[in-house]
Amino acid sequence: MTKIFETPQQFADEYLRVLTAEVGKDLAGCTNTERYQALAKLIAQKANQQFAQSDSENAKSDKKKVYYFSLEFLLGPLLDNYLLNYGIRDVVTEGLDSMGIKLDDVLAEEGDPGLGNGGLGRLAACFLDSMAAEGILGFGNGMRYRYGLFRQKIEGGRQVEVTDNWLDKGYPWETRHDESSVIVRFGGEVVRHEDESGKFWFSQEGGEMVKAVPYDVPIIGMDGKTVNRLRLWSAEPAQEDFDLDAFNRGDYAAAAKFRTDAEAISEILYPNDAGEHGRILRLKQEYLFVAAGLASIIRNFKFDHPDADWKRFPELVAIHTNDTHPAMCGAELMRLLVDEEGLDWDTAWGIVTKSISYTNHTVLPEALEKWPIDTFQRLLPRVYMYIDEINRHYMESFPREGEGWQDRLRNTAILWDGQVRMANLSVICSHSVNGVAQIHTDILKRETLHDFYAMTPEKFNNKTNGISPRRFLANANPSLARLITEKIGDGWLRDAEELKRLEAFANDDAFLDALAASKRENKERLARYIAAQTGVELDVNSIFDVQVKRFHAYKRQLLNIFKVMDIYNRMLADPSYKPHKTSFIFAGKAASAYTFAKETIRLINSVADVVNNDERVNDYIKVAFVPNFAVSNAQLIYPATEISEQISTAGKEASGTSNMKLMMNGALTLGTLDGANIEIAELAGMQNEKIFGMKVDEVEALRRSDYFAWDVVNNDREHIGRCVEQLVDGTFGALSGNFESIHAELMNNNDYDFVIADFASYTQAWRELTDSYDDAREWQRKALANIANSGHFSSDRTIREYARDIWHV
Ligand code: GPQ
Repeated sequence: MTKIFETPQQFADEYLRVLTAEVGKDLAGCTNTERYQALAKLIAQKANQQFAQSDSENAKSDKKKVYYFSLEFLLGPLLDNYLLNYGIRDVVTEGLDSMGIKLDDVLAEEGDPGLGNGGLGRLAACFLDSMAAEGILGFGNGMRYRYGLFRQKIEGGRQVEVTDNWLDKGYPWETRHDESSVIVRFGGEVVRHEDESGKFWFSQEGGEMVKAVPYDVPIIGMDGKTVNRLRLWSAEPAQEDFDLDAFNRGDYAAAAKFRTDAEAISEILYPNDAGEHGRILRLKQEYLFVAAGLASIIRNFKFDHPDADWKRFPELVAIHTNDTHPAMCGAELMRLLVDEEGLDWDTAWGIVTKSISYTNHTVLPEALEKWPIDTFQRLLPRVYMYIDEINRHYMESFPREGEGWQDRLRNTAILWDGQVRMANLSVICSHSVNGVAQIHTDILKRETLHDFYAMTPEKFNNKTNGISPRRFLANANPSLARLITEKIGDGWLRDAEELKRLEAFANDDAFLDALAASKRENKERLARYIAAQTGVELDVNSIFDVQVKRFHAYKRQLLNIFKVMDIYNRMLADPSYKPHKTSFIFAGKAASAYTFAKETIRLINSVADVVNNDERVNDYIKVAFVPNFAVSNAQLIYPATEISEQISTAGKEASGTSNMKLMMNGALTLGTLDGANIEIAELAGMQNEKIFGMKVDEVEALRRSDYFAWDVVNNDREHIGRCVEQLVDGTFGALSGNFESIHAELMNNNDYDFVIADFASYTQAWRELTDSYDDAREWQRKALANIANSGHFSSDRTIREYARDIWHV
């Protein structure tokens, strides 16, 4: 395979050409930002050329195309990843050196597009990387939000949200494609037409027309053989001339409103992770990217296969829906096939259900999307008619037999109680439904989607999540990556199962020393970053104990900080008690309207303020909250971690993916048997992790029992009781007040997430785990066992399973 640049000189020549053409300055006069932009542009140009070429070759072939519909793609910085995938990191480094430029300075200029909230959006981005690596024609379809997820600042311990103006300097990776725009209609009414023969049809008239304009980002696979693309839609008014009448009347506000209403649709990403979205604008976003994405697929299909029978569509196209956000795909594809292409209902329905598949990412009831029928119908009258009809067909063919069929019908219908239930719509329109870790899929089958499972068990399957080893090991952790490659070659970049070969070095002292040195280097790198961001100085000889993820009650950051409070209390109560030196590192954002989560962030910062400044304890424990958790700083945090906190209430975390990223970087999991933690512990071996707490059946049993959290609190006044009291007694209130609302939420809901119930088991597990740290060799061996067994969690493996079992490519 020839490289896009063979020599540093060739690279330098091309780079200078783009730099002068794009920036209009010579090298010396350019800022680092401009140097970065020119480099990204150059790589993007190469990738776009390659895409165009392979696209026209593929058009002539019958290779199936996979379209991954997701409202979120949390890409992170792309440049370093693309240099790696193209195999040109060294050539570019040398070429830049010859011009007196350091690659690292250029890389540091790249922003971090926040077009996603957390795990779900990052998973979509890892899948793009892996589809390209696996040579699958896999295309992302999503939204180009004008403002991504807010940036987080911490003031007085509180999260403050700042607008993420990620496009302010332009985005060099994207290319606008006006010619591929799609007109999307909202509102208006459905008109019935009938000819003399009695044949009738419907059309949708009036309403608001919005132009969806695609911006394409090239997705370069490992070794640069495959270039795919991510298509992100932006909303604009369909008519360029805004309301001219209003303008002529001098009513500029009314004239501009037209533009603003359309643009509002792609203005902002909703900042909720697995939570409520019930806003009409969100529904408009969902429809816009579904309608525009499907129109563009159909256009492409007709272009590639001008003579193809529609029945071949499912052989040539797979449409994957990431959670229920694209649930309208089924109804919209029916509308396109029946209204626009003239197919009959049954043929169209066969095509739809053979093409569409669905991944569920949560069992939290509050996260299962529902929309009021009247809102839905007013906004999308024609699509609603299709949903109504799909629902009617479903109800009519429902087997009315066996005890309780009425309940099953009620649970699985799409329309019920005045609401459109998006999960049911997704399941009914799909040929495959999957969960994201084994335990999660089991819970879907047993509970959340049980009635569907009972009727169509063949639809259900598990696809345990994965992560990109290129980004989260090679890019994030260069020192470890180098060590691994020295021992086993670089085959692990393509087949992460090869990491298993590292087990052969479990007794190789030199290798274990090198592993420890790499960890130390990464801890130093993170400590520098944290000091610069927060002023908190961490001791790199302490254990780095890390919990980084979205803030959510079920993820139980509260349990973690209670543990820190308890250690603090123990030290003050008994000066001879010395915990293992530990740095407790937290990061993550809370949805702007989620008070409990935001207060938990404030509690952590308040505890940090007290502990870090108390000389009786701060040689032993420190707390750091890293602001604005994002892909870029995550890549600094994972490699430095020694303890990976994965402590959700069993049954609640669908999978988790930071658990995998941390495992791959040699951290030991301190976790509950939840989500993918279970598979992690099975693969690495229980003895190489620290598992604690209630299991899912115990959680369920406790919920049914007469558990009374106050009893536990009252019976353990010194430990958990003391922590609960300290929420309101001023101990941690100096920074910005007490935590009455956390106290109320916890106690008045009888410890809903079982923070109190799991506290004793958790703190004991932490003590045992940290005690074992002093046997450094043994710890390193455990770290190695984690790295060596993490290959299974490569998203390449996950994608191969999707390709084989769901997409059939
Ligand atoms: N997840 Cl429903 C999100 O990040 N956002 C969401 O809206 C929903 C789920 C997560 C889920 O909580 C994690 O357990 C998974 O690992 C992740 O999706 C990817 O599947």
